[in-house]
Order: sequence, then C-alpha cells, then structure tokens
Amino acid sequence: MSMPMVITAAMVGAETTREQTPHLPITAEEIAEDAVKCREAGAAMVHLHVRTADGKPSQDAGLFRAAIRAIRKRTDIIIQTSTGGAVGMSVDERCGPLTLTGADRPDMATLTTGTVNFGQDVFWNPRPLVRDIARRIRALGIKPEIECFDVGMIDEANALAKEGLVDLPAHYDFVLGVPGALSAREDALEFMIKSLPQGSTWTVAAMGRHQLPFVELAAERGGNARVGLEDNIYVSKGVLAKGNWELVAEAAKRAKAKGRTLATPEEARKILRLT
Ligand code: KMH
Ligand code: ZN
Repeated sequence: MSMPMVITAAMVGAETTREQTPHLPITAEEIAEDAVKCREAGAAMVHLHVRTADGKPSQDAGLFRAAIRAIRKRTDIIIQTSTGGAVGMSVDERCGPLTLTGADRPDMATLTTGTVNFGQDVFWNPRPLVRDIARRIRALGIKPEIECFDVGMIDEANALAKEGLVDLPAHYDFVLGVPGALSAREDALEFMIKSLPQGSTWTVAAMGRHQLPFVELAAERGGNARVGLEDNIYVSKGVLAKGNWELVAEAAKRAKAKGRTLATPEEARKILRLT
C-alpha cells in the first residue's frame, strides 16, 4: 500500500499573467476562495506567491500576511510560501514571507539549491545566497521544500545537510520542463528519484502540457504532485482551467485512477514530517 498522495496547488506564481488567463487569483480573497476549492478538490497544500493589486509579483510580507490570514480563516490547507519570488529580486526581498511569525508563520518555505536558466532569464541562486535562505528558514523553525530544477540541486541539499542547514531526510520538489533547465522526461524523473537520500519524500511539478501526465507518473511511483496556474494554465489542450481547483480536480481524478488515495492536510503533515 502506498502512502496517500499529497497534491500541492501552485496557485499564483510570479510569471503567469491575467492576460494569459482571467482565472489567476490575485487578491487575498481570490486566493483564499480558490484555496478552499482546491482543498475540496483534493489538495493538501498550497505553494504561495503573492501579487500587488495591479498583478505584479511581490514578496511583500504584508501581502503574504493578508493571503495567509484569508486562507487560514477558511481552510486547514498547508501553506508553503515561495522564497524564489520572481527573477531579479534581492535575497531580502525574496525572504519577505520568512519574517512572518506567530499565527502568520507559513508551514513550509521553498529552498532552491542552485542557479538555473529560466526561460530567457536566470534564476539566480549562488551558494552563499542558498545558505542565507536556508538559515532564515531554519531560524523560523519551518521545513523547507527543496526545489530541484536539476539533479545537482539534490547533491547540494546533501552539502547543506552536512553543514547543518537542512535536515535529512528532506522533502523535495522536482521542477521539470522549465525552458533552459531539465526537461520533463520520464527518465529524468527516475534519475531524480534514484538520487534521493533514503527516506526522502518528493513531489513533481512539471510545466505546461506535462503537468497532468506527470501526476500519473508520480502516482505510479508512490510520489506526490504539484499542479496549478503557476506552472500550467490549461486543463486540456487549448482549454483554460477555470481556477487552480480545476487542475487539482483533474490531478485527483488521475491519481485515484492509478489507485492512490489523497492525503488530507493532517495526513500530509505526517507524511512530510512537519512539526
Ligand atoms: N518564480 C521563479 C523564478 C519558488 O517559488 O521558490 C521561482 C519560483 C520558485 O517560483
Ligand atoms: Zn513558485
């Protein structure tokens, strides 16, 4: 029997625009509304970015606070905040959500462990910056999700563990299919899984048309999956998802067809060993 599958909804992102899809949630209320529907459709976690009122990507602590409060008022879904933000942001800017404490503290935060080409841009994560963010996540007392755009980022997490900045076994997200980075190939997923330290948990986030097929590959391999408008706006060829919830519902259907049950947030907290 495999573990229940943890579905994460990457709801907002930094790159998707309202011009591309009118269904992108932007305000705290819109994000909370969609998060409730994602939870009902089978998601246990949201991966959260925020936007200013005019839709620009932001890592502002106040905007995160408003979104986190709006979500927590309405649902028990796990909240993982981004520390990646948008390309070009400074490390302090990226770490805005890590300044939230007490009832506003996120449950998890992302930690990308290497630099990678990101479309026409560079997602800049030199080793000192990675250590800076790892320290801030640790100081807040929350668990990182190690974002791996390539297999070397798994190896770098091992280096961080040796330095006492990350605990093993950790939780990883394989981000596949970003133009300029590792593509969304089944053999790439296999290699990532094989490269993990014993006892790790993992999620796969595949971009664009690869998103939903990779939910099935993850389901078959006992892993977890991330879907959502950050990475893909279509629920089928040429058909826009009407919200993140519709991508979660489709992922849930595909996971169940592969024999997986879906984790509740409470089960996901145990599976991912959140405190
Ligand atoms: N927006 C990307 C540049 C994360 O959330 O930690 C980075 C990103 C990763 O989305
Ligand atoms: Zn993100």
